[in-house]
Amino acid sequence: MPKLKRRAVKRFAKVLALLVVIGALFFGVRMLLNGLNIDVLNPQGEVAMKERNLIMFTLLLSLVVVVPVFTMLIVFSLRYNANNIKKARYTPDWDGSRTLETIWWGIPCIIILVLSVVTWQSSHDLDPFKKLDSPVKAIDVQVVSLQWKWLFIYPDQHIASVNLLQIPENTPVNFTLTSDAPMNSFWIPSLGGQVYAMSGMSTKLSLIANSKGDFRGSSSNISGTGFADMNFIARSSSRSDFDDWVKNSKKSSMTLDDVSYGDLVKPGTLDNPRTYLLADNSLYDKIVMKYMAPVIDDSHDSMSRMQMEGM
Ligand SMILES: [Cu+2]
Repeated sequence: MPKLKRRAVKRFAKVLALLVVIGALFFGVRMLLNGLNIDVLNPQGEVAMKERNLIMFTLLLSLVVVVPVFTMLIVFSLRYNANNIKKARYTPDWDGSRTLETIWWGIPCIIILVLSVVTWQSSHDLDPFKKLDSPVKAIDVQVVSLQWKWLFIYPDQHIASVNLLQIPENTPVNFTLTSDAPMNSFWIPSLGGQVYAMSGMSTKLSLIANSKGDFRGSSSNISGTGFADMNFIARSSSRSDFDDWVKNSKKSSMTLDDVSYGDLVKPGTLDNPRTYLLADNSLYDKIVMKYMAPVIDDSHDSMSRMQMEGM
């Protein structure tokens, strides 16, 4: 076989191998995404939808740089390798090109500019403290992370539940969050969010579910032995199902008072969700205040200042 033809065959084999690798990677990633069925990419509420769009937009924008760079990496290594002297032009005196400089400084600058505007806008738009716009009246839920359970207090309905968050669909939910345990992170991937729950502090988060269903809720902050089981069900149902659930919970044989809360707060996991009648509407505030007692002892002055600043 003549030398030239042999080289052409070799190059064809190289390109073919490359295409096979790219194809395998593409299908591998697709299968992985389908198999995992990632909640974040499959939003069930307005907030999660906005977050998903932001992730996808940022991803596509970064591909504007990533795809050409990796294409050039492959093309240059094939074209300018030592065995390919004939094709590659030798230009030892070349030391600059205004066009190329404009491209590789200009495009990243534009991307950073676009990203900063988008990030600024979405940071304000998706501010967890911001209440959602909706003609439907929001419901309030107070969330307390325990070791290793999630307690949900419904102050207006006078009920509480553990490891089950029942909400009506298409209704904004205003959460206030704290912890009576180590720091945890409240996260319902299908609905958005991920906000820290910390003892002695109260944070806020507004979410909405725009469809019915059971969604996975979890703590995304490792907090000890029972952390792996510290999951809850976020159940979005029709308004009438929600009202029925509230009615049934009020008939619960269990009442959440100081004694039963004392049991609940002990480290341990629960096999099944529970519902309680709420005895004390100020329970949430008491839990927050538990960690906010002023330190009067002078020797701990710096400590009390730190606590004040943390408020
Ligand atoms: Cu904090």
